Amino acid sequence: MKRALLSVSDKTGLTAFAQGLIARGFELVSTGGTKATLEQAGLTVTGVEAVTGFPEMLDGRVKTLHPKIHAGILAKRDVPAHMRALAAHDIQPIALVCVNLYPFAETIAKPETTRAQAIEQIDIGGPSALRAAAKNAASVWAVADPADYEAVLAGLDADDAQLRSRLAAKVFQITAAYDAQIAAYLDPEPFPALFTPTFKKLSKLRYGENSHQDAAFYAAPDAPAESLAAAHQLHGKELSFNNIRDADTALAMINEYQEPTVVAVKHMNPCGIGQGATIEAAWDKAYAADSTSIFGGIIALNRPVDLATAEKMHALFLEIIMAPSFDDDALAVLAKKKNVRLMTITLADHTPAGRVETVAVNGGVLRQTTDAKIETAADLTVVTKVQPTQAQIDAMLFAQQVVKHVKSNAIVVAKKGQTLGIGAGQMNRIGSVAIALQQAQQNQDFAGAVLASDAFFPMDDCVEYAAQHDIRAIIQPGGSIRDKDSIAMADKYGIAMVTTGVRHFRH
Ligand code: 93A
Repeated sequence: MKRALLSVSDKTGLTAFAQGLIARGFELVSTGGTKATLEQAGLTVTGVEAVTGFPEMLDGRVKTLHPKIHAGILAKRDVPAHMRALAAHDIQPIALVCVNLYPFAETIAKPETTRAQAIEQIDIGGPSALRAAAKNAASVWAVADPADYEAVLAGLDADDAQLRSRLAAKVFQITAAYDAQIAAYLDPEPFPALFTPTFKKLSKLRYGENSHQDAAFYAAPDAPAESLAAAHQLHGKELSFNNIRDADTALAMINEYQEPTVVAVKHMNPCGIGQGATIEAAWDKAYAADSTSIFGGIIALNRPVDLATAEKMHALFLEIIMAPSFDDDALAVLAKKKNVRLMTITLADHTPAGRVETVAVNGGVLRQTTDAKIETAADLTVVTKVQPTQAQIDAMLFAQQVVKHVKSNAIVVAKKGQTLGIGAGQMNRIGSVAIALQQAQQNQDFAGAVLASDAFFPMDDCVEYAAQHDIRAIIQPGGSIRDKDSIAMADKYGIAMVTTGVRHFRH
């Protein structure tokens, strides 16, 4: 009789799988809870202590950790000396190990869990048995995931060595991820000596940045509720690689606003942000901000989508619309387009501060705390003879909150509650100034607009250009050795300038 060791915390699908094993001539050996579940279902099970000759000890800390188990798993079936050693010690080979681990991640996710309780949930025997089986996958089945039970039963019938090999690899992925979670719990330092992230594949994407590139989307086990990984798609085509990155930018922005706001994103840059008394008014402003670039855009709204707003959005080609919810009639309108991706999102209840983000470079990653800084009036220093008006201060703070999400060199021209022109990603600052102002001057509401810069002005040319194009107030970090030239230029044109002391590069 072949022997299978079953020891699972997650009992999903266990009984049917065990019945399948019995039907294939297996004797079942199990630990306490697993054995009880199977016996309740009327199956015959040998207790692990009957095999080891030892009781489960130390409150269950030692159950399967015994040579009678591990030698039975690890013996090489084609090495006669191994098989003689088993016989000499009266050990029966174990042909299949089905284990899933103590739920460590679920346990620590509960706020009431104490450190002592968390440590009790560090599984030792389970990973050991799984790793032993995976090491010996030439002959032994290592089954770590209930989702694989059906495939394993079929694989047993076909003696599918390839499946055994794939399952072995999966065991090491699972145990590595498990250990990484324990390590992160024990050492929550954001920049540990060994950074061991674990990401679970959410979906295989149709292609990557371009159609000749392969891609998949992975989520962290602790992906925050306000992240795209936790968003829910209601309708439309599957998200693409570029959609995901653009939507990520839109979500990072929309999560910063309290009042009704609409953010439109293209190619990881905002192209229009509008705020208003209602979400429809906010949409009108976001649209009017740049009615050309929004075509094919990613839209994030921080209020439920109503019918009036939906009808306006429906009139355009948009890639994604994300909102906390959609009114039924609004959803019906938007869903008339087969492809548009409609997603519900959870908004952060405050600006998520102190998070760590990871960006990839060839051969490694960079990690940094996120740019959660949002300037307020108290952060501003007036450096010119002319003082800004209250309306200009409000507009500058609005533009300042946008500019940090724009690729450097970043320039935002805005009035309160609406962007009018955005210059992104230029390799010289004056280039971004020119693009932002060219865009802004097409807008009827341009009079009285202000300009924000993500970094200081290296010389006075940007200020001169802005002043000559009707900008009356500028917000910038300051800190250039030529600040005084820029300030003198502002004074020459009689415009107001404030500095923040904080740079907001986004490369
Ligand atoms: O405490 S342990 O690390 N010591 C062991 O020897 C051991 N063997 C299996 N935990 C151990 N297990 C785990 O027990 C398995 O990984 C599984 O998660 C759990 C199943 O216990 P029960 O069958 O009593 O519900």
